[in-house]
Amino acid sequence: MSAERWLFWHRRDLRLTDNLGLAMAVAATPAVTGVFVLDPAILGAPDMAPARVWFLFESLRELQQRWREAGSRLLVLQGDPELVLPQLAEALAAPVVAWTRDVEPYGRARDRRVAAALQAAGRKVLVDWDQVLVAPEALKTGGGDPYRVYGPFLRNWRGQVERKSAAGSALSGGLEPVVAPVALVDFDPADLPEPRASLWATLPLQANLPSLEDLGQAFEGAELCPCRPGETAALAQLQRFCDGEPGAGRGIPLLGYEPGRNMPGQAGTSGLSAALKFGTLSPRQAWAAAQAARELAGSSEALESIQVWEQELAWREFYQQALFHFPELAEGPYRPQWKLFPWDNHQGRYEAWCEGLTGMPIIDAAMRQLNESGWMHNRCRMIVASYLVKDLICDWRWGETAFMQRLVDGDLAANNGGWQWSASSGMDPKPLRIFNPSTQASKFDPEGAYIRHWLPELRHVNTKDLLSGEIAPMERRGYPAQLVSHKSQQARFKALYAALPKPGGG
Ligand code: FAD
Ligand code: FO1
Repeated sequence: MSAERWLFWHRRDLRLTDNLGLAMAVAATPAVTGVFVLDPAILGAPDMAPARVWFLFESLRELQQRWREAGSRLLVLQGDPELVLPQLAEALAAPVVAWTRDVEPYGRARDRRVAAALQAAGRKVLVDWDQVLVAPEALKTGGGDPYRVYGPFLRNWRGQVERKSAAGSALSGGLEPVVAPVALVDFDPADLPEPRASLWATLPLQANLPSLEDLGQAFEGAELCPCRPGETAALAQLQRFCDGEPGAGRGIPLLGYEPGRNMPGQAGTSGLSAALKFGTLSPRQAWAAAQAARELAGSSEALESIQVWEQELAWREFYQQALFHFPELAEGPYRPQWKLFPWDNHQGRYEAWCEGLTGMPIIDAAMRQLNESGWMHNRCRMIVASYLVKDLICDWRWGETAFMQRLVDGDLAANNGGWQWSASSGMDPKPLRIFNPSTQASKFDPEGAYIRHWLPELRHVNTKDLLSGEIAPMERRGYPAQLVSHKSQQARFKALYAALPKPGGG
């Protein structure tokens, strides 16, 4: 008798190696079929970015190949998962559909509907966490509340990660990555008995992925984007970051992460954000590579660098658990008084910000990096976010959407967290955070290398003027004058903020 066939539903875990949900399915049966559902509700959303669709489709192409090599197949179907998955499970007579959980409100509601539809048809679902090292429900304060502040979250998270590190394989609750399956069993559609064969024929199968042009999502920045799609590229990128490039004669980027991570003109960060967002890399693989690099660290500075990178992985999980516990974060400011803020919302200034035409070089360089490559350095994300909100006095939600429409790693939890942090509307206890763009540029791009790279029209301008943005009209050669003065806008912003009603009245 042939083994019973299970389905594994991929969403943002586009890999075979160290895929916990898949490994759990394979532990039960070698006859596993993979499925990804192209969901029009997600792909057609107004904040979809061509860069993300590109990354997703390229990763799916490789994943299909990996499934074939492992002996089975990945089906790519199109439609509402609530309808498509029960139909597929019926056609393959699969008693169980497995997947891993997500924190996003849309995904959670979708998963509840899919699970109910499958269960109504007598099938079982197998779900667990996989996109974080520590499950959001396991992260609570001593009083049993979710964390609102990063510091205490980090202490709890690190303690749990260290305990899990000692617990062996991910399959038994530890952090050791699981190997990819190798001997899966496929099926032949021609062997499906009636009525399953007829059901199969009705499935909205996607033999070839539609072209990005057909989807209206052509992405021209693929060559410039530092995030490379697919599981193989993610692992290679992780290795280069944590192990160095063999023969390249350069150091190991991770060991110089502090202070390299703050310099946008250097490749000092991993560029793994899209891989972690789409799960072409697991956080366990990232964690394991960081632990292995400890052996290579010959100084306390290098060890400190590794720790700082681990803390960035913790920020990722902080924002994921925040969105899980406070889904209302996705709807607007966490601090209610910000709902009353009298934003200028000047359309022309907002558009100039989007296009990289504000006349402030560090801002424009960063926005051009985003527009041309689908990615922006973290330091610059903070600078441009502060500028949009505190200098242009524009609602941070406009910036949140503009980022989602462009970022290859656009992730609701991290992006919303980053914007609420920058706007001072979030859970972070610091009330007002205002960056002076010129001071930031002087500190983090002191030679102006990053600015000159993304704003070639300003290459001739001397570094001092490039950093301050005080460029003489003769020198501008078509580059715009500054839209606003940081000094006066900062004063205006502070006055508007001071006039807001304070929490608890007064
Ligand atoms: P590294 O420095 O190598 O860090 C390793 C990983 O840690 C990253 O790949 C990422 O998964 C995680 N990480 C690092 N910093 C943060 C952070 N502050 N918050 C959450 N996770 C972090 N990150 C996204 O992944 N998607 C987003 O949509 C996103 N939007 C942002 C918006 C704003 C306004 C700000 C200030 C930050 C945003 N970030 C976002 C966080 C951060 O900028 C990126 O994760 C980082 O630049 C990715 O580059 P890297 O992979 O080289 O990071
Ligand atoms: N998940 C899907 O299941 N189907 C999709 O078509 C899909 C497209 C997609 C595009 C961009 C992006 O950033 C993510 C995408 N995802 C898709 C993953 C998505 O984040 C998860 O499904 C979430 O659970 C949705 O809340």
